[in-house]
Amino acid sequence: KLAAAPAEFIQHQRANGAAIRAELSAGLMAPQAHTSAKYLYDALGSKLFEAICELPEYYPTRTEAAIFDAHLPDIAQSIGVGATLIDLGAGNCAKAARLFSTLHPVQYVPIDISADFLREALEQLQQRFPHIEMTGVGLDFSSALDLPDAVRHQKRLFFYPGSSIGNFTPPQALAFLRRLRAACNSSSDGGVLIGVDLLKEQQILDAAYDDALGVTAAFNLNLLRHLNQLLGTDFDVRDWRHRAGFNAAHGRIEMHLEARRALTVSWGEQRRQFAQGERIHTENSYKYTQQDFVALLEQAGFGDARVWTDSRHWFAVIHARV
Ligand code: AVI
Repeated sequence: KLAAAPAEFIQHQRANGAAIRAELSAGLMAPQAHTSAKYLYDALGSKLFEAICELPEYYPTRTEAAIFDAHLPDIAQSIGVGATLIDLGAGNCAKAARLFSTLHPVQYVPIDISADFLREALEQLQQRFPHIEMTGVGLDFSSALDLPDAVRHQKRLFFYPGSSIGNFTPPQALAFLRRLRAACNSSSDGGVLIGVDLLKEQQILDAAYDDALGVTAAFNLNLLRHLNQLLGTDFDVRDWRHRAGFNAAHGRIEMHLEARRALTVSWGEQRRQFAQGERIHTENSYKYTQQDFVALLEQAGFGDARVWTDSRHWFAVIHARV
């Protein structure tokens, strides 16, 4: 048995604290208060998201896994072996790890904003797969896609599962896919392997984001603790309530936090009053039709899309090439 060398880990400079605070302050002071969904993922937020993926109501993770289970040989054939697998928002790396034995990547590059969480997962994974070269990257890839020098310039496969693309607005998603397309290198045969949540009956969508056990509520409310840490706000989690539901006009689930009573939140020199029932918009999760998403990939410069879906057409896994 090979003894694994420790996986390399690169921590990109964390975004400047002052810039983060300015962005968060501006969002909280806006007439419709809002925060970017990426702030849901501190160490506890990442763990709560893992728990969400186990919930009976949260079908995306399970449905996507079943698509991979049913079609992995076909998916691997479409991709070809020997790629550098760049895992965007890798979290605990479990989804990519399930592909290793069929896809045989030569190199694995997981990237996540939640760096400590990723580092721990990667150390264990490198022990299990000593023959795959692994370089973890702690990075907010939504603002810049700085790939480490160690990433080979041959075939790059960007793996973006879980329908995280849905947490961008469609114009942001297009810009992001264009950046991936540019990072594929035109001379190589790179591509994307992406999971997309499809439009479906509203009841199913609503339940997935407002589960009976209240795990999604805890995930959403944990944002307030993270804001207290990042910005020095004095949010009391008990003053707020989780709200989530499908907005048909926009084709998206919206998550909000709603004030249970009239209150004032203070940080630094700033304060913001919230009336009872007033909300902070904390996340969007866009749902697509298969056709619309393939069109978006084409607009971004990817082609030759192959789509695998489940029998209920709830979720799609798509491989597209440069
Ligand atoms: C990570 N992302 C794809 C999840 C979603 O479904 O939009 C985040 C999430 N929010 C609430 N539940 C899960």
